[in-house]
Amino acid sequence: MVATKTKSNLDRLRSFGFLHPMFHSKNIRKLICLFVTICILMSQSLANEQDFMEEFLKREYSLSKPYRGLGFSSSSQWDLMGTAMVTPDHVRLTPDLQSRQGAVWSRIPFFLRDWELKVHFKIHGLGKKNLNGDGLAIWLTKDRMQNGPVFGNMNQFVGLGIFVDTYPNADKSHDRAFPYISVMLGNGTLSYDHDRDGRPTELGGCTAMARNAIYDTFLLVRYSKNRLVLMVDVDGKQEWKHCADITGVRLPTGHFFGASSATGDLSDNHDIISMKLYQLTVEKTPEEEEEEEEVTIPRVDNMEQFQVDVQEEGMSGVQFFFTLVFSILGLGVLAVVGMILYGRWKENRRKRFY
Ligand SMILES: *[C@@H]1O[C@H](CO)[C@@H](O)[C@H](O)[C@H]1NC(C)=O
Ligand SMILES: [Ca+2]
Repeated sequence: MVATKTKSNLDRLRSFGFLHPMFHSKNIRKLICLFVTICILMSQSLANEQDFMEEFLKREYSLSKPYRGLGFSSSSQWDLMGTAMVTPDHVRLTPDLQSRQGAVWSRIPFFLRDWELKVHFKIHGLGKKNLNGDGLAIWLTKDRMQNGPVFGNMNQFVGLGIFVDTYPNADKSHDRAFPYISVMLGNGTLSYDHDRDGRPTELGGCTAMARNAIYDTFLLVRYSKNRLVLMVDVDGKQEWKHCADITGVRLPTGHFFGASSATGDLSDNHDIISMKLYQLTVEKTPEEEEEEEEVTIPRVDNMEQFQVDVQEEGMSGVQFFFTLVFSILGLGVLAVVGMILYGRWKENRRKRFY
């Protein structure tokens, strides 16, 4: 039914083409060219709007199947630590057993400025809800291969930590549901407070039902133009949900990616299936380039966060004001010129009458 309809439409179009000079093959080619050009221009402007022109997977910073030689081959870009072990399907940081610590660390220091990290992970175990622990962490830090109390990594770390905390240590007031994912920037003196689930140092976060999930669970970290965005996909909808969005984040370069996990009295399997690092191609204004000063200690322009927003709005307000003023001035000049011309024309007419 549909097929015949389109066919008759096509026939009509073809006969119309014979009748109408606009639809001669040359013109059609021109029209197609025009259409394609418009499409390209439109898609380009759309891409510009999104700011991120392209994404490139960087294999040297990525961990994905097959994990050939991971941890023992000298050509591998990753090291294993503690209880971490590789299976064909995942890198298991800890098994579902008490008091284990495991980690996987990139060997190559990281120097890209605009990037996106997609982590495919799986946390599962036999423990009942809130009788499991402790979670896992994703790192981009100055030091690597350290043992410690922060999900199996050292405390007073320097760099970025993202925690998938599956056990509520703090007062159990149930004001937030766990697993809870949070972001922290360590500067070497700040301490992650495990007993309070890191709340004093938390820059942002969200609840994500990522344990014993029947769907694949992902988190995404995007860092670009001093902005750190954290998103999660844990309910099988294949869409990213916003988790945290922090502006004014200054990360040093030369740090290392890693993932670590620890179990205590309570446990879970903590698996990393992949960590994929994409380089983002971002257009920047010279001011934005200038904004990106090199830092050696990570920090957040915390207090200025709101001021930055206000300033941006203020700028557009100022622009609007000037546009208005110049429009009025322009209209005024036009009016004056018009009046002069009108006066001359009137005078000429008067002269002609005499
Ligand atoms: C780290 O941050 C804290 C809190 O902002 C600050 O008090 C401390 O001086 C910082 N340490 C370094 C080494 O910058
Ligand atoms: Ca906790």
